[in-house]
Amino acid sequence: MYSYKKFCTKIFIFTVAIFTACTLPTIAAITGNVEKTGDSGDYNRVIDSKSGSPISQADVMLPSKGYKTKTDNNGRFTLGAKVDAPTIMSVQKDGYKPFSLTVDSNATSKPIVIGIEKTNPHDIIIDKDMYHIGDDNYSSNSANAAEFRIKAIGPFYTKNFKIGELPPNEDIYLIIGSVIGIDTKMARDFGQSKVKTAYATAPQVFFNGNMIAELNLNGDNQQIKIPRSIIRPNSENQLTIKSGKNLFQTAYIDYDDIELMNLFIETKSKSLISSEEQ
Ligand SMILES: [Ca+2]
Ligand SMILES: [Ca+2]
Repeated sequence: MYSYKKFCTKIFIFTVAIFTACTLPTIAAITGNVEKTGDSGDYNRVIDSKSGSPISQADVMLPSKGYKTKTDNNGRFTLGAKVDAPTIMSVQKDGYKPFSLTVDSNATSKPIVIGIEKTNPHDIIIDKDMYHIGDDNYSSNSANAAEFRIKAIGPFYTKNFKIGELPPNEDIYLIIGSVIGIDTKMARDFGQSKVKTAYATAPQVFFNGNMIAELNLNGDNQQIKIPRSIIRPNSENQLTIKSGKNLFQTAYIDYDDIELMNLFIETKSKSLISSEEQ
């Protein structure tokens, strides 16, 4: 279907996109800042990323652990569940973009300050729930397997949702808040997957039937540009995410079990990120 060269180019583009998202301050400011302070007397807090004021009554969750709490009047919260292997922590508050972050024992050993940002008029929240995509058949060594608690919905996720008028001078991005469990060769090479003897094809992201990305790495805040030509303004649109397949299992199809959370659409002014049209 795709030439090898094009395939590698795609991998490269998405890898760059992920790391750009992690390092550029402009992007971090859009979907929330996380900073850690070392003072042992500090508390975990949720604040407004613009004003810095505390946000009370925000939902803080570790969905894989079934843990849920709310911030107090000072935006403070405690994590009442032990975190070892990387797991997804989410913060939700009405009027704010859904925020999620993959945390581990190291990240939660110090107070965490999470900045969340108010939604913009053109933002579209597609889904704030966590989904396990795959077949519930996975190695204990696969990426984040220890954190899988919810049953698989099957080998793909799909949802229809309405898009209104598109702002003329902005680019449209699909944001995937967090993904864990991807066992591609790249995920193994980066140490995210500990499976030595196998790896899987990358999960694929489709918009209105067009493949717009392959997800090769686990991580937060993955941003995928959606070409305007495939978006249907003032109409129903469809997002589908298909799990990869284990390339080393030939006796039956073994879908790569992954978990993802927080799917939404953001628009950004065109000058922010240079991008390659496909
Ligand atoms: Ca599987
Ligand atoms: Ca997996």
